[in-house]
Amino acid sequence: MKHLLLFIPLLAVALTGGAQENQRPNIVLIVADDLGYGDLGCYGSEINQTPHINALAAAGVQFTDFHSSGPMCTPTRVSILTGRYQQRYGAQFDGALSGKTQRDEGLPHSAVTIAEVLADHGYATACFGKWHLGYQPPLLPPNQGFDEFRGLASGDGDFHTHIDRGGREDWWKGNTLEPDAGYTTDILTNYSIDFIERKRKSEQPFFLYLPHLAIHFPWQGPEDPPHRQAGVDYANDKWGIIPDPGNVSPHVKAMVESLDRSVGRIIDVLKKRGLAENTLVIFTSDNGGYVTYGKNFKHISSNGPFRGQKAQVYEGGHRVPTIISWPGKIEPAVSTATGHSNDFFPTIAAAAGIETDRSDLDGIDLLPLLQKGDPVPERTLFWRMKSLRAVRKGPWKLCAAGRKVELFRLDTDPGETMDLSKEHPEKLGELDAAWQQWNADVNASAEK
Ligand SMILES: [Ca+2]
Repeated sequence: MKHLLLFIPLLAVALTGGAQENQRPNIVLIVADDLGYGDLGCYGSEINQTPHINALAAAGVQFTDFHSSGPMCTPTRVSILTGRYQQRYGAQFDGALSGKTQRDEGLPHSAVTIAEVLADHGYATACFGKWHLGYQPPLLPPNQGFDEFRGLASGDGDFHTHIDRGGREDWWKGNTLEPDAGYTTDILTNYSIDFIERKRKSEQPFFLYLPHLAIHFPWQGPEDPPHRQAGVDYANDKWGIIPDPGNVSPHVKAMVESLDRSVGRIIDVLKKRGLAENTLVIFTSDNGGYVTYGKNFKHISSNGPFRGQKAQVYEGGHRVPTIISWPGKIEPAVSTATGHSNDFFPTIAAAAGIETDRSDLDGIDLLPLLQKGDPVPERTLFWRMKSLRAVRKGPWKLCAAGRKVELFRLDTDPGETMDLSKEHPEKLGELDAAWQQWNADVNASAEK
């Protein structure tokens, strides 16, 4: 693991003449699912072998303080695609959209996705992977700016049979159910490579959004057996076939390493086709990992030194591995700057040379940081998932669950072990007031 504590601004390479019409960069946005901070070799895993992602990190900027907008799947996906807090679209986006009770809900068509912006500027766009922002047409990617969609609409499907938690077929081509044979991670990679090859020939710039299902449950590596069959409800049996629930790690290791091979194949084709230096590659995760699940499942993911896990607002729930690579345009570095999934939209738009002129975005363009080492402007970040809430400002973080409110200093206590709320009531009050103001603001947005 790299232990550099400062952003190392190795001589930033200036953009040569900006993003010209015929040189607009391709964008590849890879989102892992439930991948914990400590699940990759380059972030300290001693279990999982991830040479390809490690190489991507070594060639790009590896963040040590990057955050997902929510500690669950659906919320962060809203943020990634819109550049705005998910709560601006309604309280239903606090958590994951339920396949049982929210099948008619989804990201509203009025939301402007980065895919729509890029498509409007001549980009070919594709989503190959897990959507989880709507369960059926017209709430699928084809109505949110994506020319092509292959993958699953729901939050989790069997990696071999592609049956969802409710026992439904859940594998789509555009707005139509169309089954595919094979292991999910591999199929999505095959489609991605095919898309890159086709667009290379057409010389159209492309945006590839690759939201992997890996490493979400069911915990199935490529060599683990299929589990789900159509017509059976898996709500109480959603984790896959795990002979030793006390040690889920071998299954997860196989999933992480399959994910790593996928990244290797994508990078290889970009290099082989001479596209690497004109392609911005982003790798991130939608939330932290599960370390345990319920009473039985243990040793699943690692969130490194951080407290908590998926579905919580301690750092383990939302501090995620994130790498941004653009060979020749962004010098390799380890960055301790604080990043957020809201930042992808404005960063991608800026890289594509698109003036967004959007005062309603919550994220910031990270290119000045990435290319020149400019400090990220001071800002306050917020989380809300039902009764859970958190605020981050500088080193300070407020974490609350209902009426239990804690205050931490992440620079001296990254593991959130020492509650300082009694010692610093003024800081607690300041952060709490900021959260209340933010909460009122996003609620007002949602009502519009
Ligand atoms: Ca997730």
